[in-house]
Amino acid sequence: MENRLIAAMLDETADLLEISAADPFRVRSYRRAAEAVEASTVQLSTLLDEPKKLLAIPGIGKGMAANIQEIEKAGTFPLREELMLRYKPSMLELLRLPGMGPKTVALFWDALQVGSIEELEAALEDGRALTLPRFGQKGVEKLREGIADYKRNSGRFPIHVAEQVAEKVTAYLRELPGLDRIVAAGSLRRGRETVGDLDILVTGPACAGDQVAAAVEHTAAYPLAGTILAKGANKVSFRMRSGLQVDVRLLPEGSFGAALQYFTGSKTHNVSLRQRALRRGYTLSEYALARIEDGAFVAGASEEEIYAALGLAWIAPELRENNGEIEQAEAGALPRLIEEADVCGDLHMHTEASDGKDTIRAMAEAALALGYQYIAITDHTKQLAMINGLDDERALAHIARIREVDAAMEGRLRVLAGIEVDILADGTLDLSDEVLAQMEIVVASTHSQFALDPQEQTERLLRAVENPFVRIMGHLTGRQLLRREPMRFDLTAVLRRAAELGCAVEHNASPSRLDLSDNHLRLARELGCRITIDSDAHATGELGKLQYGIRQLRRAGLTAADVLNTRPFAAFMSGLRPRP
Ligand code: DGT
Ligand code: CA
Ligand code: CA
Ligand code: ZN
Repeated sequence: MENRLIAAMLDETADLLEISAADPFRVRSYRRAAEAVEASTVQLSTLLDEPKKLLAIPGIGKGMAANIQEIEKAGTFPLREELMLRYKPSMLELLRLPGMGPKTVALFWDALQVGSIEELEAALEDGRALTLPRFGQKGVEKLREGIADYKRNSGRFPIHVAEQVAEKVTAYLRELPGLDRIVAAGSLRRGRETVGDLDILVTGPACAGDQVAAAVEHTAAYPLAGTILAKGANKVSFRMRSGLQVDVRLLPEGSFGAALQYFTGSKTHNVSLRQRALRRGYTLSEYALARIEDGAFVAGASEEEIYAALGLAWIAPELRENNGEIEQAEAGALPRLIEEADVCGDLHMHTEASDGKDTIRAMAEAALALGYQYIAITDHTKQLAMINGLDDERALAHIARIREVDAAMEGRLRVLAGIEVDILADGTLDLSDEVLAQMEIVVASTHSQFALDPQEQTERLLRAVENPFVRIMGHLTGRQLLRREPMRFDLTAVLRRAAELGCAVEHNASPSRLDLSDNHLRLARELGCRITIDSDAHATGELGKLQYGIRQLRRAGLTAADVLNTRPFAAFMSGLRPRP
């Protein structure tokens, strides 16, 4: 079994142990083991006959090694089974509600047998919740709001969460021999910001003829699935405990391309493509491109051959939103979209000086390992006192430390002095101009006052852009996907002014932000803004996690030339806003 599946089982067990009020040390040992397993670069299933090596992994003791061996043998282990019998798997979903910690979940279960969101709603409705100790009308209201929020957002999932689920399902499916290709299609393949459900397509000899029944059984036995929703001749649908639905389709190889094309979508792209097929005397379905006349098969094994038969170049999934991509493909005018490998540096990251986990040196080494040529260290400023933001004095000392690391890297990587300076409510900045003047990369961003009147908000951001030391505007709209709406302001006015002044705008690639959106990125390019893509990493492991941001840039049709930090160091520096 893949490491990440093992890790997920250990993590679930930790959740259930917490609910059962187990010894906190015991809970922690499961959490630590889950982290260690997830982080391990060695496939644990290869170590089963070498218990010593298993034990050598920090965080894995004798008991845990036994659990892992049991998971490999039986797909689960005794403690997990025992907890699953004692509680309901749907209780894990309750833990996701705001204000519902393991203790409260246990309380509701022990006193009222509440084990799911539906049962909790009923208990809040009919007054049973009020009979619980230390639980009043206020608590009831809070939980009601929590459930409403959860439901509003639970229709969709952040892309990185959906992708993790897809990877786990894929890892599990791979255990069955004879599955050659497993691809997550739908909105995930198109790189949308959030995902409604997963559409996983599978093909290989094990999907052919009478073998498919066994493949369906294997799929339906997925141990992390919450509820099986449907099981057909070649399709299995289940719902994860998080609420995410997963549809798995097992397909013959000859129509895999047609299915991939169909289930990648988008719907509107497919509608346009089908109309084009009809005009040319073909029908296009999830099974094949065929001649209308006599139903003869034209193409179906690969997407490329289907697009080619329709007189089109293959279209990258990120562009399939019916925004002119079909016309571009026909004219041979599709852009060569930016790729992760085009990025040469990262201009937004935090260290232990504020809320990051690692040192300047560690971040530099990690960036070097990624093949970057330059980075900027951009910690927070004092307005964010809770996370130890820097004041002028500490910022100066920090600059000196950054310069030391820069020197120590001996030109293998340039480490630029920078800051993520807070934009205050009136648009002034949280550090003095004298200090800002000493840094190469001043990123200015908002972390509060998201609800200002739109005109005031626009003035605030314009004032920040006017500061001559600001070279990059960070996560400009302040949104957090599924959690906080973008600030309301005149984005065009701010972008236009940034373009005039040569101030760049950032695309923040953190999957909880992905700020700017695809439409905003298109607008920024049209207005002539310089654009950067940044990780906003808070630990070495988050550096280089640009994939979701890159896909957002691709959805906006951006090429490497549209993005400043695809340039080598000297060209990058000369593309920045000139210093006063
Ligand atoms: P989502 O799940 O809301 O994030 O978005 P999608 O795009 O993954 O949508 P979904 O899961 O409903 O369907 C997956 C793909 O299947 C969709 O992008 C296109 C294709 N599809 C589904 N239903 C239809 C349909 O009624 N007509 C056409 N042309 N395509 C469809
Ligand atoms: Ca979908
Ligand atoms: Ca679907
Ligand atoms: Zn920030």
